[in-house]
Amino acid sequence: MRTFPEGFLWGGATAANQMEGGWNEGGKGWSVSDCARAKFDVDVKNYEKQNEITSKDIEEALAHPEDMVNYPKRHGNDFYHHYKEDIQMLKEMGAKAFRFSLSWPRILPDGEHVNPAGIQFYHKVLDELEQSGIEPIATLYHYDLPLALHMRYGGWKSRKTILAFQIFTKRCFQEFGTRIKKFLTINEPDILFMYGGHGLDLDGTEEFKRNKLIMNHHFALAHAQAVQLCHEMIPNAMIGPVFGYVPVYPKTSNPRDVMAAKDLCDVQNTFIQELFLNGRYMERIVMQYEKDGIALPDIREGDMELLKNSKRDFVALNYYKSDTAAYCTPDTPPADFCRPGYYQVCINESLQRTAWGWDIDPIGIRYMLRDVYDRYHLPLIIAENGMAAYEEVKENRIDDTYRIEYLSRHLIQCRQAIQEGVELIGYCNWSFLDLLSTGHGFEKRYGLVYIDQNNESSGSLKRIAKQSYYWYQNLIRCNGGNL
Ligand code: BGP
Repeated sequence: MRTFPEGFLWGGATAANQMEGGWNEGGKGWSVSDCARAKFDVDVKNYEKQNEITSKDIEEALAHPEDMVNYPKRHGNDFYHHYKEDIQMLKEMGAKAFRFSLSWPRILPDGEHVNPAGIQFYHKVLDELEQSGIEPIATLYHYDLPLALHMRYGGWKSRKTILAFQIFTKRCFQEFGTRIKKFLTINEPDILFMYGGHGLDLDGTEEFKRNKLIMNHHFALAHAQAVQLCHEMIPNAMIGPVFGYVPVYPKTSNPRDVMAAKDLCDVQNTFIQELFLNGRYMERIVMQYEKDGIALPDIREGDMELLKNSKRDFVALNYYKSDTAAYCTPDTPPADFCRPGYYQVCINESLQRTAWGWDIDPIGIRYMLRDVYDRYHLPLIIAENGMAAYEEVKENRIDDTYRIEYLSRHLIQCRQAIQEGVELIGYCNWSFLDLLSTGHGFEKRYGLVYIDQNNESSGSLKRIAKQSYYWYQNLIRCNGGNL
């Protein structure tokens, strides 16, 4: 029976802006994430507001450089000072891979000029990984745009930011190309396209929505250039995009609901995948947006050729949940997760949810793997998968049996996908360590390792392995044979 192949990359995932801290140390420049205010007053389902960073937020953030409480991403979980200890725990767990991101403002504080101390920091991280026999998987863009590029060019709205990203990626390939053999380009362009945030909405959510096709076009070009450059500079490395795939099911077998599910799936998943992987705009969706008054991307000579010709080596996928959609009439009032006349996201009665309302759907991960593999026929890596919970330490233990159950049920489905012919080469749990969630502070914990820290960025920062850490350690030891 086919199972996880030999050399399967069992790993843990993280991202610099949610983890590193050391935000103003070692010559690092400001990142848009350093201006992300904690918003505990915002509804958990309102992704747009949770992650919105406007010009006003930036002004306020710049005026309060000492404030770690309202700007928790400045502190992260302090990996910057704990990386040795953290990588030691990763090694003891038996991890084969570690996904982390290279922070652009740490390497190029103003977006374009190099900071040797930033480069040095990642060399030290790579030294630890190398000594531990752990393969690095590095994301080039995980939400931390240098603030300077915002100020100078308006961020991803401008093509100048693509050029700046090229300078950054070139530098990364030059510096780390002999040490890192797997790169991920842009984290979740599809989720960014759907919900914005993370500094894409400097002038507010509505303005972002009007310009989202333009920004997305720039992300796609930045991705394609990075792929080309990587192949030219490091021929033995692999590079690919990371999608945040959310399968969509119809609420009933009524063809109107089936079509509603397809409409949402196309816009949320397929539209961006087709652009990044096949260099093609789905005309129907562009026409829809045009009808809605959304600005069309400025496609210049050579853009589509670049997108078509950049040959990515694998596809990385983040999976947390599925969505369910039903048809809604044209007179339904417009709302989040609803396009009147097309679809409306609704409750899936057959699934349970996390405390943050995310549907727990292990079969969805197999659905995703098969769908992406069948359409693009490329090796796949799960770059994120995990479960958040409120947790506390009791007698020096964290009994996260729910997480063990969540992870094993998802991994059983991954194994089945392999048996069904999918080429899955790795699985990185999100997250190896407790870190800041994108919009819900520290209390939304995903880690296999607990970190003593709260929403106000206070705590001893002590690391404690949860029960899921030991469970994962066993699993890696027998290459998933105990599932
Ligand atoms: C993905 C992001 C991660 C991570 C995760 C969980 O979309 O790539 O950065 O945070 O989602 O989301 P959240 O932190 O909002 O719970």
